[in-house]
Amino acid sequence: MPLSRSSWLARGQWVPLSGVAALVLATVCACGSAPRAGPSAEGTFAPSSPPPSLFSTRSDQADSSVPLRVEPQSCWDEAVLYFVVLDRFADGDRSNDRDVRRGTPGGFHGGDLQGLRRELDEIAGLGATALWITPVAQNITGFVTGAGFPDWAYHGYWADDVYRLDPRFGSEEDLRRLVDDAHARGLRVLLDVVYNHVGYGSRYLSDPATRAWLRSEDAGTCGRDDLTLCVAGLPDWRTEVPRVADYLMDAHLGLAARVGLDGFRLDTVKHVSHEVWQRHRQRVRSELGDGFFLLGEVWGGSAQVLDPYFAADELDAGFDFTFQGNTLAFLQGRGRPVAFEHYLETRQAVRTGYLLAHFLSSHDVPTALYLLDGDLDLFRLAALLQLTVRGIPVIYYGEEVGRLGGEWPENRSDMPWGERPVEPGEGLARNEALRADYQRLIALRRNHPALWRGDHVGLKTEGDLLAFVRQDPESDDLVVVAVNRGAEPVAMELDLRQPFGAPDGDAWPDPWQATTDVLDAWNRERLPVADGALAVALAPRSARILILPPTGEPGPESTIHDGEAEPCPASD
Ligand SMILES: [Ca+2]
Ligand SMILES: [Ca+2]
Repeated sequence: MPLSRSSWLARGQWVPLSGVAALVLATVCACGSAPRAGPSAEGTFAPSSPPPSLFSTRSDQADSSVPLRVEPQSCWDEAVLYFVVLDRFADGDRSNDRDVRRGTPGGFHGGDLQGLRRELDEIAGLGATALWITPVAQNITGFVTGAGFPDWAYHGYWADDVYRLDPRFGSEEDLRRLVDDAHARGLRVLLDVVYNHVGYGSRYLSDPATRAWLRSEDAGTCGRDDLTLCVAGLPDWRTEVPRVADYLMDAHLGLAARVGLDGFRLDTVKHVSHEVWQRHRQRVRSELGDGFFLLGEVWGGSAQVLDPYFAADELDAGFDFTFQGNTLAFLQGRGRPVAFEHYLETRQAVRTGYLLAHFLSSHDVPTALYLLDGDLDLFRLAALLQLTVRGIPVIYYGEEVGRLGGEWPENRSDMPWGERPVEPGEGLARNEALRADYQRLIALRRNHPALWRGDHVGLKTEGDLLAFVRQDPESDDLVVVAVNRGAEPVAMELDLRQPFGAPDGDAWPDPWQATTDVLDAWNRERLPVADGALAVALAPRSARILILPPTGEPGPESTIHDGEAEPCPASD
């Protein structure tokens, strides 16, 4: 556990510290999450907007005055979620820049709701379907020094008044306009809300009307179990008291209704009781409707860990904390591909109607590109795997343009904007080719039901090769994904006339058995099929995504299946 509150809290004058950068490896969790301290396919965009080309870049879009529009997700199974740390994304209002110290990793950097609203095309242009933004409640004004450097509440997880928006992020009207503009682009919006704790030294502790509502280190009332401890020394709401839970629910549900949010990202879920989450769900259903989405952060979440929350219908989805480590280990040659394949199969064991949301990077873990030592080839493969397996892929702002990030707090570095005059990340280099790869992967995923809702079936693991099938029985859509993580080329042969997936596998769908060639949609290459045999060669550290060639007009755009998004049942 971290230091006591008195050593954490040091409200007062800003004192520049030398050697701040040397302290970035400190592992204190600032949000209190854990005690450790395409091609834009035709049809994806509305006809009124210029569809970006196969390799559309930000500069293409910047020339257009017409907002980009994403074909809205038909259900959350189909979502591609883009996560923004608001303070680090885009500064749209210099007048609210309070406590801004851009050279300081723990300082505010000025990003706000207006800035994000202005840059929504960045997210729609990528092809994401939904947005998750860090909390916007009014936070404490001071900074803490427990990590050895001053750290402000720029992340939004240290509330001081849950009924007000933090002016450093903007007004409620700014949030409403952001949601409206996101909806106009086809994007859904999830707001991060915190039911477990408030910020260090929050006004709730000094207000006689509310101080008994919290457990705190000052009062010596912090408990020892998950529900009653003071996570990272943060004062803990007594949510077991109905009046306290209602106070918080009234605030968050009221805001959601007024501004038109589509759901919440719920912080620190395992530190609040199941009873509270069940009541929360009931109130959400009755006040915000059945479609209001609840994505919960249960630290260490996996299909198994999250199941109790799904069994009692407290959440619609939860974060899969296992994906990053398993995927990076596979790509770095740690463990055999068969072990990774087994892991991918276990990810399917999710209760029907509920979802895992998997990330490569987040604000609470080191970023993937950093963990891969900046190796872009491996990072591309990681992104390819993230966007071809089951679950809701969560893209952490900037990783799609090569933001390196690092350990905390460098994992929350500024969004790179290249030459565009957008603070705080103006002048930070962007890798547009990587972003184009993300666009293609997202478009592929959205156009293939097999990729977003299909079954996962292992195909081959041999040497450094991993190959699997994603198959959607309902639409008969099928996609083969093959990855060679090794430094040597590999080859495999698929017999399309034999069942796949031992021992009692399914037959390849008829069109696959009859085809004379298969399309590698990732490398835009046709592979011939001779007598039902498909020979697939993979260069070192490369991947292939195999689909049936389109039956329509030839050309690069038609590499993408142009099927209508089929409605899927709401989670029940
Ligand atoms: Ca600002
Ligand atoms: Ca608690």
